[in-house]
Parts: sequence; structure tokens; C-alpha cells
Amino acid sequence: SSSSASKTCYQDAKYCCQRITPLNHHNKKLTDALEVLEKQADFLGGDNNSSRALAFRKASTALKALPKTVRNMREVENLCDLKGGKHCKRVVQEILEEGFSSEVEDIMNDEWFQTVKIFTGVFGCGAATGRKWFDMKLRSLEDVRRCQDINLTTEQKHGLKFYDDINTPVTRHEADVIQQIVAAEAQQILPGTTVTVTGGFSRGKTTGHDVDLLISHPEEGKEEGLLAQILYALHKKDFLEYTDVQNSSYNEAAIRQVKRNQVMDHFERCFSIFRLPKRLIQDRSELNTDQSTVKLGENTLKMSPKDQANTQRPTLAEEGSGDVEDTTNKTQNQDNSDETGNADDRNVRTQSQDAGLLDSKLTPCVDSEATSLNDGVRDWVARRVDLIITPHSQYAYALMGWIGSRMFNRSIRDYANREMNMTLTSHGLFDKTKNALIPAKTQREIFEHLKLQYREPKERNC
Ligand code: 8DG
Ligand code: MN
Ligand code: MN
Repeated sequence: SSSSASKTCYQDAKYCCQRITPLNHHNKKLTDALEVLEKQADFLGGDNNSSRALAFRKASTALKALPKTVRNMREVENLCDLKGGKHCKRVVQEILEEGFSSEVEDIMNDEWFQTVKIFTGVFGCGAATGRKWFDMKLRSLEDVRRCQDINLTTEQKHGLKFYDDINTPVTRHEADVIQQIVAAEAQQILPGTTVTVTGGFSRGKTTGHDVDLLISHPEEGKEEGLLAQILYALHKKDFLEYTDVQNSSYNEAAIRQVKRNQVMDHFERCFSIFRLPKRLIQDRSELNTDQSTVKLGENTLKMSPKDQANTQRPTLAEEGSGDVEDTTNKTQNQDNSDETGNADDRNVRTQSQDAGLLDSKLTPCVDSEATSLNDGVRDWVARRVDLIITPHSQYAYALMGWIGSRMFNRSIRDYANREMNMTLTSHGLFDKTKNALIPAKTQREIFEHLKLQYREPKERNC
């Protein structure tokens, strides 16, 4: 039929922001292999290798959008992101014919690759540092810890100390608990503040490497000074192990002359290591991949029945009614209200009220200062948390940026630039033809400005 024909067609569209890229797709074997090649190119570094990394990524992304498992070279030969790539094609062909790629196996067994991979798992260690450590004959984290010849940054010291915790995937449930803790403090400091889980979780991932929280307030300007206050409150309750605060560097000129494919934005933010008390996650840890059980954790937070009755959350019956996609997360909820065009207000209010009511239940029960002196009996796990502050007028753009994926951002920004002569960032959309910034209240409006069909966050897993 014509509708299925158009479906096949847009899955082969030029930009991945025009395609639907689900989290779970049909060609994992091929994309895993291509992503090893991407990673190797990233580790190698330099301009040439970063273009190679992007080519592998684009090929992998194209395969993720295909409606079924590729069995034959003919099915992929004409994909526009594979057409020019001899290397990609060779690897895909090898896997289709042999069941695996010897080149990829070799890379994965390579000492250099394995070691740099371990090193880049250290918070604060990028590919360049990883390579350097390898060149200094270091081969393990113990080697790095013992080495006298390197000046570790504070970040790296923490990265080494909490390596195992930070490299254990964060669960959706943990992300929700952290969101509640932060929202509770934010709510007490400034009622109406919104704290939203973005990043991979908002795209439906059940685990992630960190928790990305976007913080805002419906009244423009009220968000100023908020981050410092939230951090102070969290710090007083011993929730923060490490913080790296970066001030806002936004000005209107910044968005007009954005460097192409620049990932970093200009929001005030804090990259932190969060101390997540084990008691707040224990009783749910076995349920955490089942998204239908992810709620604002009344068990975990020990709310009294009276408090529960006072919250404006949906009833258990409503929540547990089986439609997993409806309960995935707050970001998607907000996107649902995008649809009704009421600028997220209803949802925002509910979230804030929840946070306020839960606040009093969140006092740590153990003296964490005493226990932090002895890591052996730590009663908390270390989690990477990013806190980002956005003024309300930039909220939709910030939300879209921080939902990601990185590749989705890259593609939609390329599209905006090349096809629309516009500059898109996490701060806004600038029309270079009209020489004007285009405001948007919702993500849907952004897609409309770009003349793109709307894609749900869970369809942006490129
Ligand atoms: P993961 O944590 O589940 O592993 O993956 P993720 O959540 O998709 O990646 P992330 O590294 O935590 O970043 C979340 C998104 O935020 C990513 O798609 C890129 C986007 N992003 C911006 N601005 C910035 C910025 O200034 N720095 C970083 N690191 N990410 C940014 O829109
Ligand atoms: Mn993330
Ligand atoms: Mn992050």
C-alpha cells in the first residue's frame, strides 16, 4: 500500500532526524560491529579519524532505521550513508557472509583498544589522555593509581576512586530517585521549579551512564541563582561527592555564530558525582528494568498513606494499566502535553507538587560523613549526574538538545543549516534568511519550524 511504501522510503531519508530510529532495532549485530570501528577511530583521534568515526556512525545509524534484519548486501548497497563507504560495506559483507568480522574481532582483542577503553571509562579521561597513559606503559587502573609521573585532575582522581560505581549502568529507577531528590530540594527553594529527566532515559533506555536533569522555572529569570542554591541544599544533606560548576556563557551572538556540530551548549550547569543512598534503591533494584513499576517510589521514600493521598499522581490503577510507553518518563509526558499545545503547564505543576510533598521524607537516615571515611562500608553508590539550568524561553530547545541522541542533534542541526538556512542549538533556532530568532514553546513547534515530521524521543535513538 502507499502508506507502507512511504514508510520504507523515509527510513532511507538522507538525515537521520527524518527517519524513525528505535532503541531496539533489527540489525544489532551489524551496528555493534560498526560501533567498534567508530570507537577505535575515536580513540585514535585526529581530524581524519574523527571523520572516519562519523562515517561508521552514520552507517550504523542508517541500519538502525531499517524495518527488518539485513540478510543480503543488495538490501543495503543503496543506503545513502553506506554507498560511499568501502570500509563499512566490507565489514557488513563479512558479517553477512561469515557471521562475524575478523577485523572487528581483532580490534576487540587488541591490548591497546582494550586498555584505552578501560582508561576512558575514568571520569575526566578522554581519548587523548587514555592514549597518553598507554604510551607511558600504563596497562591497568592500578598502574594509573600508582603512577607518580602524572598529575591527575580532581575529576580523574574521583573517576579512579569510584570507577566501579560509575561504570555500573545507572538504572531507570535510580534516575527517578535522583530526580525526586533534586526536585524536592528545588521545590523547597523555589516553588514551581521543574526538574526533568532527559538524556538516554527520555529516549526509552532502561540504563545509562549518567542522569541528565534539566531544571527550569515557568517564570523567566527565576532560574537565575537557582543552581547554587540547589547544590548547597544537596551538599548539606551529603548527596554530593563532587561538583564541577560551569557558569552560563550564553549571549545572543553565541547562537548566531555557532560552530558547526558543536556539542557543548552555553547553559549554566553542574557535572557532579552524586551519592545515592543504597537504602533508597534497594527494595526496587530487582524491578528496575520493568518500566511499568517505575513510579515516584512511595515504597522507597516511605510516604505515609496520607501523603500518598495528597499527591496528584495518577492512581495505581491508571498507572499500571499496561501501556508501558505511557509511563516511561516525565520528558515523554511533557511531550504528550506538547501535543495538546498547552505548553507543558499541567505536567509541570504536578511534578513540582510531588516534589514538595516528598521533600520531608528524604532526610538521609545514616550519618554519611562518618561512613564516607570508610569506603568499605559506604552506604551509598556514586552516580554521575548532570544538572542543567535553562531559562523558560529556551526550554523547548534545551529539552530537545538534552534528549539527544548526540547523532540526532548532529543530524537535525545539519538539516537546519543546509536545508533551511537556519542555525539550531540547545538555545534556539536562528533563521539566517530572516536574520531572526524563532521562539518555540514545545518540541513540536521546533519540528514545524523546520518543516520536519515530529519524532518522539524514543524514535531519536540514532
Ligand atoms: P547515556 O547517558 O545514556 O549513556 O547517553 P545520553 O544520555 O544520550 O548521553 P549524554 O552524554 O548524557 O548527553 C545527553 C544529551 O545531551 C546528548 O544527546 C547531547 C546533549 N547535549 C546538549 N548540550 C550538551 C552539552 O553541552 N554537553 C553534553 N555533554 N551534552 C550535551 O544538548
Ligand atoms: Mn546521559
Ligand atoms: Mn550527560
